Amino acid sequence: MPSATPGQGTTRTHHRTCNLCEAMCGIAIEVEGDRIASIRGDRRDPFSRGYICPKALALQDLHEDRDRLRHPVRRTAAGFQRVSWDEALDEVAGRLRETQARHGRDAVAVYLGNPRAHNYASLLYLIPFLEALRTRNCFSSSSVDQLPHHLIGTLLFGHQLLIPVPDLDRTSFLLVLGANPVVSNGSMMSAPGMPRRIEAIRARGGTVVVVDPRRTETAEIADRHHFIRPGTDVFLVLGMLSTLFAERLAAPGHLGSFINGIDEIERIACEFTPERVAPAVGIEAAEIRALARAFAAAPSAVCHGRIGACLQEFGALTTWLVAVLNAVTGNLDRPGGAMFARPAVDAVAIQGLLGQRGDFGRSRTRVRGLPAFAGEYPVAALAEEILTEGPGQIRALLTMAGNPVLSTPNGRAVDRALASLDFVACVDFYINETTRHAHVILPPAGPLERDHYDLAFHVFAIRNTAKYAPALFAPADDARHDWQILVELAARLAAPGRAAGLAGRAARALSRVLPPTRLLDAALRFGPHGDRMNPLSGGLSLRKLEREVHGVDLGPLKPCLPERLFTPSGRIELAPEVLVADLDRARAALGRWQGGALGREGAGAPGGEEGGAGAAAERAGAAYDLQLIGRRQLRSNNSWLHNSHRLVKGRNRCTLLMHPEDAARRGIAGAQRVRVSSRVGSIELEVELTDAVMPGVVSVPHGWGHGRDGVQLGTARQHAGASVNDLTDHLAIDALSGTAALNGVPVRVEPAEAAPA
Ligand SMILES: Nc1nc2c(c(=O)[nH]1)N[C@H]1C(S)=C(S)[C@@H](COP(=O)(O)OP(=O)(O)OC[C@H]3O[C@@H](n4cnc5c(=O)[nH]c(N)nc54)[C@H](O)[C@@H]3O)O[C@H]1N2
Ligand SMILES: Nc1nc2c(c(=O)[nH]1)N[C@H]1C(S)=C(S)[C@@H](COP(=O)(O)OP(=O)(O)OC[C@H]3O[C@@H](n4cnc5c(=O)[nH]c(N)nc54)[C@H](O)[C@@H]3O)O[C@H]1N2
Ligand code: SF4
Ligand SMILES: [Mo]
Repeated sequence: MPSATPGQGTTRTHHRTCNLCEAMCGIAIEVEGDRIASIRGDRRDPFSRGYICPKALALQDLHEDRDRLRHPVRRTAAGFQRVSWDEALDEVAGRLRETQARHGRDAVAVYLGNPRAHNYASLLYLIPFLEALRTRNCFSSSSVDQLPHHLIGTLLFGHQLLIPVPDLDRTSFLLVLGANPVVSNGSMMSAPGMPRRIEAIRARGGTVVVVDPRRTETAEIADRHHFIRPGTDVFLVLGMLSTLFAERLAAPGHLGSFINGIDEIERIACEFTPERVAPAVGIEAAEIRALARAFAAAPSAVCHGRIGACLQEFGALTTWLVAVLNAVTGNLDRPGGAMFARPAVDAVAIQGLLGQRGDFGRSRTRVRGLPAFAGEYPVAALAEEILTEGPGQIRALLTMAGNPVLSTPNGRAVDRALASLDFVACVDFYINETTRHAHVILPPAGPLERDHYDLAFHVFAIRNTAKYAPALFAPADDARHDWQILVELAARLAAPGRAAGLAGRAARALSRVLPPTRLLDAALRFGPHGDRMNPLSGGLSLRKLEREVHGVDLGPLKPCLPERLFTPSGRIELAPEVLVADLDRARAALGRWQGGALGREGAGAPGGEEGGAGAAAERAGAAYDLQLIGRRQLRSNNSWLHNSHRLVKGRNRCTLLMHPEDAARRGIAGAQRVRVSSRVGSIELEVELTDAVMPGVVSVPHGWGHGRDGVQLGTARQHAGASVNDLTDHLAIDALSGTAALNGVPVRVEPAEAAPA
């Protein structure tokens, strides 16, 4: 049965997967004629069984949004003006080519944002586009997100996509470090309906422990919550490991025959006794020991670290040690522990064949020498690479599905940098904080106007499932999809005589012979659940998925090691040298922490030059005596859904959370405006007093700050808020991976009235 029966005035129901976050909820969209009548959870979706969150409804608002661009525009003195696709594509390719001809190929930079990962066709066609452009200056939202996971996948398991995910539905013990899945619906842990899956752990007699500087919505439904001082998870996990080895509770079990480095881990762990780390972490030594014992004693257990554990000073070390904790307790690659998905399209195998397993440090950024990972530089370096003169300076930028002005550290500097460029092109359907800098905007068709298969997030799903949906609405005749824009740019970039010509020229021909659906079909059929070209085999093909409109269940995750490892040794490398060496940084920080001050007065910008934040604070004669962390919100999706009225209505949510004791000390009485300042800038917003944040810590959500000149988002501007990334510091990074330390930012808070003008 087709998923939708077209017809004027008739009602039909279309089934697809919500593309907004990693959870992949099945949705049922009721359509009358060409109008959306309702969006509901699809009860027959085998993965989500009817669950959706409030954001799914915003798909309708997005579809109908009058502010959403439906044709290319060019910036003129009189504002953005409509141009034809040919003009727009010619101009973008021409200007990029010209820039490269004059200043070298690295003078053009690319920034790829988060929604691209939810668009299989554009993921596929990025390859020829980047090949045609051949710039080293590629940046993406990964380095303000999951980069540490990819790095650890490569170092420990030999492949950037070999990232174990919690076997949530079977585990007996879930330890959550710096994630709030009840609100975020999970990350690097794809599954719809996180609240009920987490509640189910407790209902079946298991335990859930949350470690977070804020008592989050997830902490509220957990057995236990521990406050932790931001940026100190590395010490907590080391303290737990030390307990496990000291008490002979470390037992890698089935992993024992293919694991290297356990002795090294034991040697390291012994150094970090619970007593030694407790003052830094802010959790009592006895509690750390008890947590380690309970984790080891559980029939199965898994530790999951996410944004709070990644976007901080020790993002890579923490992500590593979380994997180590799972491994040394025998919980890696076994039911109820941390397991690897085997999705219908096996991106691990495909990238493995292409040799894209995640190389680290092959090149370094020009100004600060930050390492590339998998061909991308850390975005914390973007502004300085644009603003610092000299050979190799970036002079033109193309963004696709990204909003670095609101999403990356020191957004004001990014804003200034973008304004200074010779040429900016954006593949995006909104005129927002970033794209307002564009000379040309190339808007793709909307998400309901394209087909959908989730290529990326099945790789991190807690159960193997597959689902495909055709476009719900036909795009306008002259609309282009993201992938078509990439193909057209690639073809135009590939001028005769240019070395990078081949892939680009081939892209257009390739896209005719092998459109995205053909590539997807081939990947499905030759994937681990595929029909291998034999339709009678019962295996998967695109046609089969087209018939199964609710999706198919492919079963729980299965153990797959050591066969799936890509390391040269064929073994798990538990203690890679670069990570062991990076512990020196942690040792130094532990020294700084001892003494137990609550906030780190004038703490330095980690890994930073220029004397760091500490020196700057001293010069200014003022202490940054609080630590700033982020906070995701149910009705918000990073920076780009605030133009949906139903998501932003109600009370102001862009607020600073502060502990009442911290407020009292600063003469802040509650529900008033405050000024928050960091080394790089300041913002003003309303304060909310709550003991849900620990003393010494304040929290601001990201993705707000729509009041900048030229932003053409009518609804979002009425709920503008302030951007937390005007406070985060581009010098504050995890020095090993280059991931931005967007949590644990040293700040000062004072009543807004008292602030200097
Ligand atoms: N509603 C909604 N859902 C989303 C998104 C959204 O914007 N809105 N974004 C999506 C995206 S792109 C992603 S990547 C995922 C992210 O998914 P999550 O990682 O689950 O989301 P966060 O809410 O950022 O959770 C981070 C937690 O870390 C805590 N934290 C901060 N610093 C530290 C620290 O040093 N140590 C510890 N232990 N904790 C710390 C914060 O208080 C916060 O509770 O969410 C996705 N889902
Ligand atoms: N302080 C702080 N900052 C953070 C975080 C944090 O926790 N704290 N989280 C970080 C994380 S995890 C992430 S993922 C990043 C996100 O950072 P980005 O990816 O840079 O930003 P988004 O807000 O996701 O913006 C997405 C853009 O894509 C456009 N868009 C949406 N759909 C499509 C599409 O189908 N095609 C195209 N071409 N464009 C589309 C939107 O209009 C919007 O402009 O933010 C990061 N920034
Ligand atoms: S949880 Fe994510 S996938 Fe599910 S409905 Fe909400 S935004 Fe969509
Ligand atoms: Mo993200």
